[in-house]
Amino acid sequence: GFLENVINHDIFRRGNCTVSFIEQHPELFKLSQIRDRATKTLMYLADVTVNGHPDIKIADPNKKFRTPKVPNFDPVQPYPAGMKDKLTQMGREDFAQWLRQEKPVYMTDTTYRDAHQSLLATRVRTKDILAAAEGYAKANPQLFSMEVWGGATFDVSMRFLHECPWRRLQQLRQAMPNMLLQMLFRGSNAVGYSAYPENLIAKFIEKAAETGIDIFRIFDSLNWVEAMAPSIRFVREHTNALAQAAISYTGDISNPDNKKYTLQYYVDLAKRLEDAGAHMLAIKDMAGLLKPQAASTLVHALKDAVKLPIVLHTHDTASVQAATYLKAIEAGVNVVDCAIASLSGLTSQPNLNAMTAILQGHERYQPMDLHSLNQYSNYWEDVREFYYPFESDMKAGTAQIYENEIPGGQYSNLRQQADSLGLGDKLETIKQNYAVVNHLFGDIVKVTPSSKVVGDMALFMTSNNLSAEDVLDESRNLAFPASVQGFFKGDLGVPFGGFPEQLQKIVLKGQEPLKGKPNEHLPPVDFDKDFATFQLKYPQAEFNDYLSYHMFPKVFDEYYHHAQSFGNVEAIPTPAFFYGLKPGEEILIPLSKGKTIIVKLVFVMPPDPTGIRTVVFELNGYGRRVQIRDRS
Ligand code: BTN
Ligand code: 3PY
Ligand code: ZN
Repeated sequence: GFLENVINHDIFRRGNCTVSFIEQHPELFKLSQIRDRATKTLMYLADVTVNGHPDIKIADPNKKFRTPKVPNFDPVQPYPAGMKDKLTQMGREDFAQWLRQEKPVYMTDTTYRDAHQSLLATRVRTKDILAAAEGYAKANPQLFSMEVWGGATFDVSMRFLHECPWRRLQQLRQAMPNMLLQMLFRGSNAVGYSAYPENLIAKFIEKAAETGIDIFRIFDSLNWVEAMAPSIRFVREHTNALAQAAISYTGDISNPDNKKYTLQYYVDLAKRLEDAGAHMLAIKDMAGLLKPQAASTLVHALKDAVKLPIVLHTHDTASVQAATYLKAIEAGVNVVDCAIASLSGLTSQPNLNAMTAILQGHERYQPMDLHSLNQYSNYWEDVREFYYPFESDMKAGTAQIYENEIPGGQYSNLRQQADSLGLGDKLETIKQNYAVVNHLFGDIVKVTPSSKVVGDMALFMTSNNLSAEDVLDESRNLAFPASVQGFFKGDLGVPFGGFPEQLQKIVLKGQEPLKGKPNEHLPPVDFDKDFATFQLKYPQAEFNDYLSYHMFPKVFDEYYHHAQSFGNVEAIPTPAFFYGLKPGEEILIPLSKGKTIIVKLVFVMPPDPTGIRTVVFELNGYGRRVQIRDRS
């Protein structure tokens, strides 16, 4: 590549080239870098075309995609002032008070995080999000915030999409400078599934805010305030962002038989979170259990109990949660979480467009451009098709959710999990066992990661045909799943009301449970030393990558090596990324600003005797061959 660049360079060709020619023309290296990236991209496309994408189990060879149309926007038009500008202007304390007093109800848009986490197994790529982000920010400055990061998006983006989560956030920050960007943060578990040392939590929060987060929605999977308090404090002390503390809602406060998770339980939690320094309070109804009447009672009670603005988050798994929002709005809730129409409903959030429409004429209506929202919904409807292998086959809402209390994101993944364990025809039993396990565990809050523990146990019982009595029969000496052992050991903390003692004894088999907070026993990270060691192993990586590595060492390692072999794959259009190219198909790949390559697949040769196939492309009109092992 480099030599070719020299030979083809104008000056070189004119023959007036001196010994310092190469030194004076660093662009020669630049071109060879681009050429190198182009080659890696061809390797990726050749591999997916020959061997398929490892994440796609069943692809439909006849599937045709429409080209998603990004609604028109003016790239030179300045961004209209949005909530980000308001926060900067007022400062966070005044801003929170202003929001609490506001007459209109605001909306948080969850399309870029929870909606696709709950409908498409978190697989939506940065490219598809980013393409529509600038126009959306210009057309919808009335939105309260965009939920764009955290939850499962952090590890899934590296694990399955081979993307850098930090780069996604950085690019969204640039595309949406007027909007508040929000993330979901799992308290002591950060964006992971187990507790991390406190100084790592602090550093992560600091870097997330530096990269673009304005609102941290902080929760704990057992509603354990002590586990959330440090994160709230770190947001206050290390950033200018808002600490939005979330209460995870479970049970049903409108059922008088519910003696554990009562209205008083939630009111007490809210007060403790306010005392811990939260700027805002969220009701996180992860399973969509909050009924309309209950929402009215709860929102009224919380507004009386604390001075914070109140946000309501739900999942529409039962398909009636718009009614819950309406009741909450009438009770004075300040913000509700919705998703763009074509990525809303069922296990995702209620429909942003329809919610906007039904509020027109309501005294708390905040005017929105419904026509524009509908155009963006059309964009997402077409983009959604790219991800068809990740759809759950849920067709309608279910009222069974009130029995099994499975969170939306987990519910849509359960079928795939069951299939992968050979339990595909036992989905109903798994769901029933989920409720049995919850009862055995003493009726706990179920949200990542506690929901995963309950799910693992339900799968374990189902695959081994165990009843609740069997589980409680000590003489069976069962080999409980690792997550269940960790849970009873105290890895996630202590549930409200404590552990059921008998089962804890059986699971721990004589081991003593931990005392105190789950990360109390973890030694602090020595950043200087640890980062230096990390850089020796990953010379191209930066400090934020080190944070990714610390939370997901194996996932990061694979992500890093993928990038070494195939380059940055974010620029590849999604259909080609997942399904490769067909002979004659041509795509544009913007490798960097102003450097777009044109790739056409010409043909794929049959494998040679050693199993290698030659894949013939045209790259910017010139023939290029890539050799790839056929792993079939
Ligand atoms: C190759 O290696 O054959 C081509 C890769 C380089 C792409 C070139 S860089 C200059 C030109 N401008 C673009 O946007 N793409 C091509
Ligand atoms: C997550 O932690 O990813 C969640 O969405 C919990 O609801
Ligand atoms: Zn959610």
